Amino acid sequence: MSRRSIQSGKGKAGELHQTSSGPRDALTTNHGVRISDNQNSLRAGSVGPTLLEDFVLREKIFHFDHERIPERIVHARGSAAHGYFECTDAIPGLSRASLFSEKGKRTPVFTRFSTVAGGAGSVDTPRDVRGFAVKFYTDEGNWDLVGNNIPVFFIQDAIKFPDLIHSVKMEADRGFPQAASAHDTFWDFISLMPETMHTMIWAMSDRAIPRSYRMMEGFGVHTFRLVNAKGKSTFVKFHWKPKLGLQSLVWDESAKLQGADNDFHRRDLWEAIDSGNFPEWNFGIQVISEKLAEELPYNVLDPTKIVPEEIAPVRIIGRMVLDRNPDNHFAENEQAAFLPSNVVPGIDFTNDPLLQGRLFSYLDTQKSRLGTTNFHQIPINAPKCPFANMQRDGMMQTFVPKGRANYEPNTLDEAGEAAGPRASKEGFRTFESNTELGNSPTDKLRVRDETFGDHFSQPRMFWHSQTENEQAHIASALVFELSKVGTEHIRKRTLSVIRNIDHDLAKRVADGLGLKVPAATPPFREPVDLGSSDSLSIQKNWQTTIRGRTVAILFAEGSDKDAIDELTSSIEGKGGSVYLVAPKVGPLKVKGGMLQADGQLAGSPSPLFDAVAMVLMPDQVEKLMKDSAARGWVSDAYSHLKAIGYCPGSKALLEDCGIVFDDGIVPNEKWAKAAARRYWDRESNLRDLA
Ligand code: HDD
Repeated sequence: MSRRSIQSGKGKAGELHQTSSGPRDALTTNHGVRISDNQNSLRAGSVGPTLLEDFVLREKIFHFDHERIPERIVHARGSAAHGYFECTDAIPGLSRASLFSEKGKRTPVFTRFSTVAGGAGSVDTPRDVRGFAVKFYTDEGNWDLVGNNIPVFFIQDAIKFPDLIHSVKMEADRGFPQAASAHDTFWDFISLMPETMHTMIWAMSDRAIPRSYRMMEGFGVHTFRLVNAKGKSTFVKFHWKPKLGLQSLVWDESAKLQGADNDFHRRDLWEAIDSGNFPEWNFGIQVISEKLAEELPYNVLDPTKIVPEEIAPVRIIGRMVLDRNPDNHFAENEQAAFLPSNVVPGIDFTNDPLLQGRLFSYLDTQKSRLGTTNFHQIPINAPKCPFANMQRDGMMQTFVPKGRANYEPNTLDEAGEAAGPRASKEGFRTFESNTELGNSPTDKLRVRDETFGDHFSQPRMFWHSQTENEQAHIASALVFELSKVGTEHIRKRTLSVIRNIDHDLAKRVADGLGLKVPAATPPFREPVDLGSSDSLSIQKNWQTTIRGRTVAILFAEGSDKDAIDELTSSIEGKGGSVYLVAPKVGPLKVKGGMLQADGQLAGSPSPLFDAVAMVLMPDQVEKLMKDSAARGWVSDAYSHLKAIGYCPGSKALLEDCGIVFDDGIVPNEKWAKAAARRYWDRESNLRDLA
């Protein structure tokens, strides 16, 4: 029996980890009593009623009945992994945080990626922002960087968060749609809140349909501060840059993936780590000097704004490698509690009003989700450095604190120093100044500063930074979303707000909906021209590589094994993985031996792969021409802009499916090279990009 499949309490009293400390040969109850029969409950006679006395049955059912906890109110669906952060460029001049103190220093991490709107059992590929939360177990306490894959947020003040989330979640009366923003309440809210426009345009872009968690950027979103040993503070923004480059799906592909594999991203992350292809990100900071912060035409404490990388370049100071899958989804992923308020000496907050509200919300929600103020004692949340204080008792107190004194100061404590643990000079010190960027610490005002008032210049910059295809995707996404909005005045109002971003965008969306462009809603502040920034486009930052990607080869009985082997090794030689697809799983008799497919054709549609190829004989092609799964396989790969490799025999299938040959449709000999990218030029043959 696998060691992981049993839970055993062989540890010492008070020990945290409930994993087995040695092999166990039998099932036991939660209290350690060996069970003799796990198939039959205890009954009064062989066909009589079940007895209350059956503690084995009762304990098992009792535990099962309580196995679920409330899911996260947002980011309920997530996938996570363990790994490490390595400092590659020490920054003691900027921060005294120990994890940045020395080149080569490693800090363990636990990272959780998530969608936002859907429930825990929802799909992986809806159009949505993705969460990117990292828990650093530093030697000076836990630091949680709880970010997203989009560098800005919908709202400027935490007081609007419940409204935003209520609007995007399934509608209050009908309980649908699940995991989707394409509905009335979301667009009603969005169109009434012009500050949402910047994040809205990111969410309508391909950023919201990533190909893989391994191929998306992460951002801390807020401006934070780093504080050095002398107490000097510097504003920074945090960035994660994937080593595999950025890659997105196309919309139709992401929609089809929701049927083909609900767990597409979870499986992708798990399999990459399981096969030793550890996902990796560079970690960088944008240093924002006080002078720059003063000069920018917006406030750097406004979370709806970025600081373009052309103005403040990202300095890479570390890397993160995820190299271990969780042992248990519930114990680790589900019970992980990330708190933006978890900072360590050398990292501090700013007055960003969204961040300030988050500092309360996350701590609060853990009590409701995990049921106890002692959630920090759950192994995934516990710091890996020593910790000591006088917080005591409460539900699920699993540590066993020793000593007579549970107050401080005291002179009785026998653990640690003679007089018990004390506050230390090395401890976290809040940065004391509160007068930056014109703030007056004496005022108590329920206001939004005027410097937060430009809602359109940055969305306009984002729009102008996109390639033609990317602009078309944004316009189509808006048409799709608004076409699902049943209330006409919401559609029109959204158009009148979008007009302030760009007239052409508003016109394209209006045309797609069959509406006229309405007059623009008067903006609080007239937008200004901020130019463009290449770092905002995915396509401009795309890597032409097969590394980390999965491609499929379609074969059937009688196919040429040598040809399949050759294609496989050319892909694997470049760091990609190959998945063999056939009408039957097999083992199948092929020319040169027997071959087993990894997946059956109808169950392995082409949206699952980054590129496809076919090794088929003419008689098999005849059959496949009449098979809708085969036709869909080819047509979808074509319309999702993927490379398609063909052998002389399989060319007829492409022709029969109406495929127009272009640079991406190549004989198999050229496929490994062609498979390293998508064919954006093809898109104008397939869809109206106007
Ligand atoms: Fe949040 C979870 C990211 C604003 C309240 N948030 C949560 C998670 C991520 C983010 C990645 C999932 C963490 C995990 O994997 O367990 N949230 C963000 C970002 C924000 C943001 C990048 C803006 C910059 N969030 C935000 C605000 C509030 C919350 C303004 C409330 C005022 N967020 C929560 C929460 C959650 C959460 C309700 C749900 C589960 C949890 O915290 O632990 O408290």
